[in-house]
Amino acid sequence: MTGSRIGSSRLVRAFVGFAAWVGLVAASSLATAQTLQQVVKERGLSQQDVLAAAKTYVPTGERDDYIAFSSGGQSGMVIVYGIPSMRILKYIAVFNPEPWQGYGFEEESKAVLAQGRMNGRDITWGDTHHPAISETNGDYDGKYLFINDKANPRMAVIDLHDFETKQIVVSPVFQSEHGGAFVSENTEYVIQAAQYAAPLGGEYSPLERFNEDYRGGVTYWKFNREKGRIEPGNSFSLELPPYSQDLSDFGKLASTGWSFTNSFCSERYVGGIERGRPPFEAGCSAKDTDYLHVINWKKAAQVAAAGKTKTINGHKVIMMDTAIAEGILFLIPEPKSPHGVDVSPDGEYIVISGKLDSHTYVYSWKKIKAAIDAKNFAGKDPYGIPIIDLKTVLHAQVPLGLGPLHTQYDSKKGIAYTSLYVDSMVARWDYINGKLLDRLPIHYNIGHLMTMHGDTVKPRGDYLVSLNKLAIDRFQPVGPLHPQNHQLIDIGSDKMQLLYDMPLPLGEPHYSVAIEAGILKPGVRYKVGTNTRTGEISPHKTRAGEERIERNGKKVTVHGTLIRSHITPEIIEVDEGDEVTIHLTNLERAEDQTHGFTVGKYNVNGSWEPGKTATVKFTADTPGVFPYYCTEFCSALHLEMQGYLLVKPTGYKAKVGDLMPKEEYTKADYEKQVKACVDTQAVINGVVEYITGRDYQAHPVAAALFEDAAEQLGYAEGPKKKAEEEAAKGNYHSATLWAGQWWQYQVKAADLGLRAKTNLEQAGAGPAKK
Ligand code: CUK
Ligand code: CUA
Repeated sequence: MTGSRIGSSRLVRAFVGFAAWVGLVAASSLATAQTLQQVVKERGLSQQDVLAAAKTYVPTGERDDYIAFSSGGQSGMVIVYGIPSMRILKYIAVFNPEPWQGYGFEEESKAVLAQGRMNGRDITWGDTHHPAISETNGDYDGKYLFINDKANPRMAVIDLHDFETKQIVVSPVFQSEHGGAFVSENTEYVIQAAQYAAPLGGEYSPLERFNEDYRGGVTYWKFNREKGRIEPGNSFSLELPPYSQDLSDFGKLASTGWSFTNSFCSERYVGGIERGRPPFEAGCSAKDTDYLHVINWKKAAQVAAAGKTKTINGHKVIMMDTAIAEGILFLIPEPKSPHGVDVSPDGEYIVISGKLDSHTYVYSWKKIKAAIDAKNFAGKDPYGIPIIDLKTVLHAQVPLGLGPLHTQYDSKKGIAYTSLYVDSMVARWDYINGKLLDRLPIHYNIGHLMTMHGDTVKPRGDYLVSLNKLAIDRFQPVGPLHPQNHQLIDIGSDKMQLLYDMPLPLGEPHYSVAIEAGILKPGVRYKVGTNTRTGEISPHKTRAGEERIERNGKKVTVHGTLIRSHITPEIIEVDEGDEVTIHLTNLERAEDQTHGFTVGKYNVNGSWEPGKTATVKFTADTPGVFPYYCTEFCSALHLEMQGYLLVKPTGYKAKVGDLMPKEEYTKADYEKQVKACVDTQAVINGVVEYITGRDYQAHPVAAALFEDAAEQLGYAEGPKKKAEEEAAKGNYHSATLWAGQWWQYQVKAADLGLRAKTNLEQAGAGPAKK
């Protein structure tokens, strides 16, 4: 099913609903409930407003058609939201510690952040700009997401199986970066271009040697799809002139095997206003054109594999002289201070806008290729790189408006959308025939824009999101720092319609990408014992009954488990100065049954999704009593999901005896508790009969809930036996407590079983197959 069909079927439903409402209003003027007309009147809504609401409203329990991944700018994160509802679904921590996800608190995730260390320093934030979804045959496959860090030149890999950051790689050659992440048609490579020129590899050189020693470049990170990781050893870079390389894009279909990176400040100007020199912004925008870099990456990969490279910081770099000699690098003039470079879905055209040129340029790939093949060059740049004559490759120059930046494509052939930063508008235009079609004001100062699958070989149309740089007066004021404003625009008909303003209160997003929701196949649980950051089974996986506390000198190692509603062990006693390592496994199989774990005052915290094993470590250097607890409201007895860390001061002498249970429960109490268990079991049996009497296996949600219920009930056996043993010995106090635990497991099983039963009832499940 295509996205547009999903979208239009939702619209049809919305309209049918709307028509039904209006019909109802007309039919029963005596209705006491508030009618749509009354609400519309009271709230002062226009017909246009009601239409926009109907187009964006996703009824409770229903889901969005598309999922957007937005960069989180200086938050270092990725923001995930649904379209058309614009409901935020997740923040993915990438370059920054994030307690809610345990990221940067658990040892396993600290190891990921540690990959991003630079010069021996922890870098605990990032400036994320451009997310890219992995592609197969030029379309999103929904398996991986890549995102760059502009401030600290790095690239991160997020696995869309669980929406977690798995890898961070540090650029071995650049000092800053901007033109990434963009992927090749089958995700062979992820591109990352330098931004501000500097000596490759990070050495010192005075600015007076800018032209000689300072360089730009572009890195092709090799992605191993099976492993789901970038392979730095198989990656390579291309040395480029110090032209402030900016955005990049890979060719596709017609232009497969090539990549494009534009630049600004090809003037190679160095400011220094405090030294009496005109500032960067004047010197870097003096010329009428900058340069588009055209790179044959397939051939470059062969050149790198053949070893015709210089090794800088252990990384292969194809130097400019080699690139020129091998015929893999060309330049084309492009409009002044360009920003976006966006290849059309068929790969035939490349659209580039100059921020300071009111024209957007459309380049013809056929013409570029012909010029390269015929060696039809207008000259060379100061480094000897052939320059292709702009006139010979330009397809069209279209005046769209002021401050054009980025371009995205429509499902309709030849239709594109370009952001107009200065005009605060979105332009819809025909890039093949060079015609402006429509312009829509947005609020305010649009940066990137995004259509559905808008940078693939198969854009879906339907919606466009305008990623605005300023919100100004759009929302209730919340202090001088305003939220961002993502505006949803309907592009399904001839006239663009603004549908919705979404305040985004996290960093300043740059680019976003949106994928059909159905392509994503995230998991709901891990195999028990999974180290989620490596995907491997942790050596510290702990099953029920295997919990233990071991001491080796000053090192105390805990292997524990989490399950509703207790942490095992419930008491951890150590000596002052001990190094404590706690490995925890969440034994749950039930969907959404995450547990947290924190030890107060020790900065210890984590998040355990079903099946996950993760580790927290600390030195118990402060003696005292430290309650620990689960931080997720996971069950009715969540508050009781607790324990104590006792840190005994050095030289402490015991003042009291062992922890002894008070003898206060009697035989009558025990029998009362057992009766409760027996009654509960009768309820469970009824539910089991209902479920197994139906074809529950045909209903995956009900089947999973039922499986979880059976598992919970299985845990009741142990406490039941203990209760009976204690009762047989006449220890009714202990027997009553164990019977209480037996009952806890029954209650959890009943809760899950009832949810399964409700699910089957709602689905109208038929009788079991004989
Ligand atoms: S950039 Cu910010 S609006 Cu980093 Cu793609 Cu254009
Ligand atoms: Cu587990 Cu609260």
